[in-house]
Amino acid sequence: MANPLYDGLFGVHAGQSTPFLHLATGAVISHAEFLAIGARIANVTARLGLKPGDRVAVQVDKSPEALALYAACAQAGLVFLPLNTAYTADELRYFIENSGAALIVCDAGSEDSLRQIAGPLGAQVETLNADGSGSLMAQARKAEAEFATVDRSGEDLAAFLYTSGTTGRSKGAMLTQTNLLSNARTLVEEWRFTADDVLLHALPIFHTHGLFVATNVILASGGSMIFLPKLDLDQMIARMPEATTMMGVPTFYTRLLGDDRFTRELTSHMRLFISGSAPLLAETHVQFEDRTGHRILERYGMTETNMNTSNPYDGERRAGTVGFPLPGVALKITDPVTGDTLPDGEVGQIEVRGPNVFKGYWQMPEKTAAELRADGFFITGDLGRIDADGYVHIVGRNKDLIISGGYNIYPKEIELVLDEQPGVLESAVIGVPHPDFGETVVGVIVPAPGATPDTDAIMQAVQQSLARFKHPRALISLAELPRNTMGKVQKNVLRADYKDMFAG
Ligand code: MLC
Ligand code: AMP
Repeated sequence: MANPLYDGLFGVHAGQSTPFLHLATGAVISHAEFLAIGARIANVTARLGLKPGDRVAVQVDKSPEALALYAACAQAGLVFLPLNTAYTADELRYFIENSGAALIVCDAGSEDSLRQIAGPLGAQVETLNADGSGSLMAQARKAEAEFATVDRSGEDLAAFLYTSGTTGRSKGAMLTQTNLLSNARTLVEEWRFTADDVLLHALPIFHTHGLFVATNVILASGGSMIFLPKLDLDQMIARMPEATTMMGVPTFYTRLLGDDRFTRELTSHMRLFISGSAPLLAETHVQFEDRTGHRILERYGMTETNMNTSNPYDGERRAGTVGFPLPGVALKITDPVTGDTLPDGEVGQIEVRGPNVFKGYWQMPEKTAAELRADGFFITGDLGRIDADGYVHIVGRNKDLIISGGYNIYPKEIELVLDEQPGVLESAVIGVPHPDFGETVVGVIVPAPGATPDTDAIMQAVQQSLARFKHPRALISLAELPRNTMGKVQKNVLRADYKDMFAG
């Protein structure tokens, strides 16, 4: 027995004094030092009584220790469950209850509210702050720097990532060791990563992009990362000369292009820029090439599947497309009603199958069955077509979803909050184009007869319940919602009416 994920990504670097993390402070953490931090934390989890398969819910700022907690979970056979730092206590309660997490690791600032949630559920709470302080590392520093890696199989769970749904309830996507490891290895090959690579890492580490794409690829290749807390243009531009590659959501690229210091000279030594998580406008692709001479490599993935397609490293990186299915990934376009495969060129729903595709939604067999076919194909909810040269184009979504700055937002979740507010009869939440975030959230409410809803009070209620990035950036009151003859709300009409609201 062995532990494929730990052995393949982490253990393989045992004893290596080569750099792994270059921090904003200028300090450098080697691979061996990083593994030692992970092993110390793994010893703490064992002392807390955690057993293989237990879930560890983590809502902490980005730091080397936060990343080492991921390594510790892999080594101890625990299921790593990272959570967006923007989530409110209301949102966290659901994730913690639903996952049955045995341990919650949070910032000291949210310890009290999380203890209130964790107490009745019997979960333990430890703290980890952005500077590495807190109860977790206080114990870890006293623990052994070695830990006997727990045996796991490739089919065992490595991580849960919660993704919202069109019904408003989030689903825990269960990712196995094989899902993560196979995808990391494929991407290393496809994107030609080696131990000489230095990745400029300014993404959050609680989602697929920053954690499983960026970090796992660097771990699998033996390279290193310039590990910045967040997108900060001054720091990114200052550190770019040390980097060979960068990954970002489209907002990273539009913000860099908005800065005059981002020049051809600054990037001339760079090997590769990769974009994903949201559509990169063809216009941004062209502007980027004009400014730097580099063609951004766009790829397409999801929480449930890791990466599915990529534009080629060698060969034409075609703007407005997400390239070809990755090796080992089967991709087909199907009729949303019959499920039959459509001929190339026709628009339909994108389905994918491969070692990257998750095991299902935690304790939601009906939802799993509705999206993951018995033959292994996962219905992504994205609409696309394959062109004559085999490039995949994403043309829309078959799911009611807004993507703002790379974060997924399900309108239903916001509508449920708006509908509950005094004086509101009903609501519809839409995404409209936004120059910085790609799309942003607009709420439309219909007052109950004779009522005049208090919009300030409504926004306060929204703030209480939902993470900041989900808040409507505008709230519009209409006498009624546009509906079709079947009585269904026509969000396309609303989107067309308000499409220029934030035009840059
Ligand atoms: C921050 N804010 C957002 C937001 N991010 N609002 C909407 N959408 C977002 N994405 C809020 C802040 O709280 C703040 O509110 C205001 O907007 C402006 O903040 P900012 O300082 O400009 O935000 P910033 O820290 O710069 O963050 C923007 C960002 C960040 C785009 C850099 O959101 C980011 O790093 N996004 C990456 C998301 C990601 O990793 N997605 C991958 C998912 S995995 P206020 O009130 O203070 O004004 C996936 C699979 C795949 O999708 O294929 O990869
Ligand atoms: P998430 O559930 O957060 O993992 O988001 C996955 C969704 O992001 C996909 O289903 C797509 O709708 C979208 N997405 C990811 N990459 C791209 C891309 N390159 N172009 C367009 N949409 C993308």
